Amino acid sequence: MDARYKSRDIERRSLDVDGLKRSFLEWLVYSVGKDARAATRRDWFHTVALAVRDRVVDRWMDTTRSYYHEDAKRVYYLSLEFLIGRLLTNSLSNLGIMDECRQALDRLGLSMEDVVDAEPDAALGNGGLGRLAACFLDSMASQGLPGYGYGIRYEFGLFEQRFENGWQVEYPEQWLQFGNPWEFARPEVLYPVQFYGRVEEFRDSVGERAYRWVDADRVLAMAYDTPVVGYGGDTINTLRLWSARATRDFNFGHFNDGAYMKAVEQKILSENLSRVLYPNDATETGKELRLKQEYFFTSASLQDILRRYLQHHTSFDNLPNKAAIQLNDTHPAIGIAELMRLLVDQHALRWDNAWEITRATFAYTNHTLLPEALEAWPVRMIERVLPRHMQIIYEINAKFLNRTKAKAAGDNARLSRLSLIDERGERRVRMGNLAFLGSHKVNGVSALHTDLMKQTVFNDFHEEFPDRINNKTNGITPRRWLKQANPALSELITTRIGQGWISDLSQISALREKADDVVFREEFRRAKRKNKKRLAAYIARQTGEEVLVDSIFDVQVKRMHEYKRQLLNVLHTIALYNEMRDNPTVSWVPVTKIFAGKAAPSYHMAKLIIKLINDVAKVVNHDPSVHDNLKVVLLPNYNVTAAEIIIPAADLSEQISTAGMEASGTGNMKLALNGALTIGTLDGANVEIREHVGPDNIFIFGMTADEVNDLRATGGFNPREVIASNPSLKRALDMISTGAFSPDDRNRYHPIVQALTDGGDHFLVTADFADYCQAQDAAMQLYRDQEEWTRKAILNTANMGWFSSDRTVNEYAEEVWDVHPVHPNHEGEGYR
Ligand code: CJB
Repeated sequence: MDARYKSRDIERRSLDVDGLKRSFLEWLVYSVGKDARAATRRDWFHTVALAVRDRVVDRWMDTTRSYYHEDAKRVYYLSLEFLIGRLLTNSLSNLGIMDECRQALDRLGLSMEDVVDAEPDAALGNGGLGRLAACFLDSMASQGLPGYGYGIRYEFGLFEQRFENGWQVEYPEQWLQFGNPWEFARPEVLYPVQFYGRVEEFRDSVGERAYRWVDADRVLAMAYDTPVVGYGGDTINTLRLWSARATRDFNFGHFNDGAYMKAVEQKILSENLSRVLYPNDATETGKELRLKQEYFFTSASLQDILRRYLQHHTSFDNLPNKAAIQLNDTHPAIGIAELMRLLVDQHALRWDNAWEITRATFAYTNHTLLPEALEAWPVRMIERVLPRHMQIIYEINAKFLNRTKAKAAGDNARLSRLSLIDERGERRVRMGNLAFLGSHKVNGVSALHTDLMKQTVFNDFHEEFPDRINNKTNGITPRRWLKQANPALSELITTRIGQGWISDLSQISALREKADDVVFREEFRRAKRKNKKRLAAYIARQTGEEVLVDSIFDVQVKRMHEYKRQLLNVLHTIALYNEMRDNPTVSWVPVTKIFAGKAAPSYHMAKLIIKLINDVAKVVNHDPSVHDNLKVVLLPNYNVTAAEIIIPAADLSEQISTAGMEASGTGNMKLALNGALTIGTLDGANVEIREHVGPDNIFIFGMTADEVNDLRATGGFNPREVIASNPSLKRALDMISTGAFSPDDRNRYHPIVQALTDGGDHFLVTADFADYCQAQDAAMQLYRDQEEWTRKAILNTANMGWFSSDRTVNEYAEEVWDVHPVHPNHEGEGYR
């Protein structure tokens, strides 16, 4: 090899400060095309990202090659959402070259923060479900598990949220506008995906009935690969996202006829498939485009998985031993019918054999019990868009129903509940039932949620298949959510217990004994205070509001949803405001109520709650009679990047959903790990958080899931009575309903008041109000005793080790996927 190139190759991989600096300058000039004088922050971000990417590529190839050579069993995580956020800090930190990079930039007169801040936040997801997928990618790579993410490369991620006059307004999120230095386009990895058309029956070579899908429209799925850097940089996995390409870019006939729009119409329609992420969280959209998106990425992923499998195998019998496909919710559940189609129609397998292989390959995770979120596509729509799949679904259903015990017992009600087709009203395909039936394992995401799955949505299926449902309580990656987001605390922890916790979070339990160490408590508080100052500056930049760093930072950050009960928090805020105004001489513990979260654009109630929070903030923050003892802020555009600033600064973590409605929560874990005390209901993973941190170190209030269930079963309750018996609740609601916060439109909040009163208060806000206020009082009293508060905060951090997504992913690997770590060989020629 030419010596010049050889030395450049080595340079590309050098991890020391000088090497990094030289490589930055080289990338800036030769790839970004700027000199240092003209370069913008964005240019520097691209430069640094490209140079860091160089340090990843060899190891990435080693990893992929090792999987190939060992013919390792891979796990394929199919998800319509990956909420990965920024990647620069993550890559540098996992490669272990944060300090070197900082110094190299320093020598160039640049600040690391400025460069990092120029990276757009990759928001290819809505909330918890998408972020969980991203945490799992990190955990799989960090533990050497051969895991691939498969999803869609949305041109526009989740909308950007702005507040205009206090109302949420959505703007397109153009994260790819200036290019994405992390991804590698793979124009040669291209699969056809079909829609519409019809099914033709014919006789195969042995005279058996067979089917082919004809006259269909075609779209191409093109791959873009992003390396997923595991902690320590040994394993670099792949996130493969599909982008839609038209089979023909341009219709010359139409163009020559002067029909310019028509000439590109087909291209635009085809490529709309990967244009935008649906901004719905836990609500069904009912849109054909959404169904097509689901099929598009699922079909492309399965074709890719089979291609990879066939590199080593000629029969499909071994597929379940070489591929585990995890369905992240029902969004990719059509994959069950698609794999059947590929095996039966394209590879001529017998039905029963194909079904056995399919079921052994798939597993399904359920993320919610909310009825509106259980996907059910109209039969007519699937018949039109995916005619062959509809036939296959009918066939799966017929064979299953024929075999069930219900059939034998003549229990028709049970049979119709088990059916893949909901026959009530317009006939629909129940995707949850399809996912359940086509999987060998089905899991919930917290102990309570899994129990409720068994008792409710999948009760009949659970009786039919008692070994199929299992629990996998969610987790979070300690790399992003403690090490990277909270350098102040993570450095403190490392000085005391070493850095083993980063890859084995159970080791953080060594901090328990430090809770009684007065010096450690002081240092822990100092780290929190540093984070609070950082957040206060961010709040000032984003909202213009000045908040007291020494107030309780009471944080509720998550999607806006009635079941998450931001309203309960707002009502407490108003009650507290009234108490402070009524008792100006009392020495109050100052409180800063911090909210952030997006509402689905069509979810009017959630958007009204946003406006209410902003209206309440306006009144409270400008009322001199509360003397800065209370501030309310609603931060715009909550995303992973904002979460990384907010979460480390929180004192109190609001996890106040109606019991039985939050499947797990993961924000609850991030906040507790960062030393916030939880105020919460016994819902989702809060139940397990209480077990781990101890009941004395968490503020639990409100009805339990059983109580909620009983109350609803016996006809609900009368919120008017509850309100009448609680003067502070009544006063708060009266203020909302008479326009105290909306003098410009006194009826604005009528729908909210209506929902909480005559509407029956479905989410039991009024029912839990008194208990919630008591828990809030207890938190405020405790905060006066800073030593005691800090002791409990430390115990939270120390006891959250179990909630690492490394633990979750290992449970999946052992109990669902049967995949094992592979240690890539980095010894090859020229490799480090
Ligand atoms: N979840 O984020 C979503 N989107 C959905 O459509 C359904 C559920 C959330 O998934 C998280 C990850 O499992 C859970 O922690 C959370 O409780 C659930 O709402």
